[in-house]
Amino acid sequence: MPGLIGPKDYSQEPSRHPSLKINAKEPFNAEPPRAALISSYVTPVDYFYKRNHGPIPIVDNVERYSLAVGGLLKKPIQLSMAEIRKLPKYNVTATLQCAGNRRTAMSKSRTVRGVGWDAAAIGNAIWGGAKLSDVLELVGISKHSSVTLSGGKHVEFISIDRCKEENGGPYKASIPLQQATNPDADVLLAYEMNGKILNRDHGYPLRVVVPGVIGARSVKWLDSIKISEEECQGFFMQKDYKTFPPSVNWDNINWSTRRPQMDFPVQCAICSLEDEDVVKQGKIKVSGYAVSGGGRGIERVDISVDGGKTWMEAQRFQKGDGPYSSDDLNGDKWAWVLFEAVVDIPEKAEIIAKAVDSAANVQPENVETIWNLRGILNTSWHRVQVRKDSCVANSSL
Ligand SMILES: Nc1nc2c(c(=O)[nH]1)N[C@H]1C(S)=C(S)[C@@H](COP(=O)(O)O)O[C@H]1N2
Ligand SMILES: [Mo]
Repeated sequence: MPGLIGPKDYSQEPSRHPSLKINAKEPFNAEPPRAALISSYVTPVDYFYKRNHGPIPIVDNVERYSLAVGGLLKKPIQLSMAEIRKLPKYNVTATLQCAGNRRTAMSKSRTVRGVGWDAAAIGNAIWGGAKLSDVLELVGISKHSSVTLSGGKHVEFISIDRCKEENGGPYKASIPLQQATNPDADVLLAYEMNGKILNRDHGYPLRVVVPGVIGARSVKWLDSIKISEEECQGFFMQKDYKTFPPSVNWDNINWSTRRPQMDFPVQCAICSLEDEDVVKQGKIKVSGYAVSGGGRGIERVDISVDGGKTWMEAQRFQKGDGPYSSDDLNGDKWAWVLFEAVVDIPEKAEIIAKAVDSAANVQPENVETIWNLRGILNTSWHRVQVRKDSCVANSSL
């Protein structure tokens, strides 16, 4: 609600599942063990990564909460939760991924700045809520508009939480009006996650979900929406979450030369194995997730056990029992696929996974070529080094 302000300190944080790996305590940033991601297509809320920039807001009286919609509008409005719930409700299965997913691996190539993440800063949830395009219609902005009568071209989301990057101001981001008013872009104001009321960590009572786009634009604890001529000038849009070439360092960086990152590129990771694992004799199962941004589905996942000399194709799954095929009309276009391949491995193996999306984009082979000083979007081939247990035959000695 205009005026609701998040707490200043971390004394009232919610409780969290003990199996989460904490990458930073205050603000709270944590991810599940990789293996937790492949036990179900829809990630349980407890195991869903948590990425914050400040203390978690407390909205204890939802009756008093309201969302302000204003900016370049003749008639700004306020919407209560009851009014938002009265709009048609949609359930959208969408994978949310932090742009910093796999940053730790990028920092091993060269130092980067930012919270370290392994490969589980990602999760797939069923988000329930109203479409942003329906909310914008309430203030007279029609579907499929790229500019309003008063010159609005962007939709800015402003939150309740306070963060130090904004000098104590709210977290914010924006998306183009065209995407916001396109019902098929499925941008939601979500009040449910996996069929339950959104919890505090994930944005209670209301958050934005922008499918196919880096997590940073899916603003949690939404306070207000502003229609504006310019894209959001906040820190996270202008001074962060941009992708720079490997030649740019902290001395020569010029933030204004790059656009804010929106869609995420094709990504995959092996989750059934960790580096240094000792695997048993015989065939082993290699499984993980693969996803691409912008609604581009996953066309293929390739697996190699010999450092990339030869490849085999993994099977893909979404919901339902059978393997997923790219022309599956019931497929969830904003969601990951889980993949699985059964392989024979040599004594010492580097197992590699790489995914190809529906536009035939493929993950880059090496992290060095995509290194950037903020360590975002590490989508290089995912590799794990494992060793075969050679002692099995002798184990009774
Ligand atoms: N208000 C607010 N919204 C936010 C953030 C935040 O710190 N404050 N973090 C963003 C980032 S960087 C990501 S990756 C996602 C994480 O969402 P989750 O914690 O629900 O997984 O929320 C985004 N929305
Ligand atoms: Mo993020």
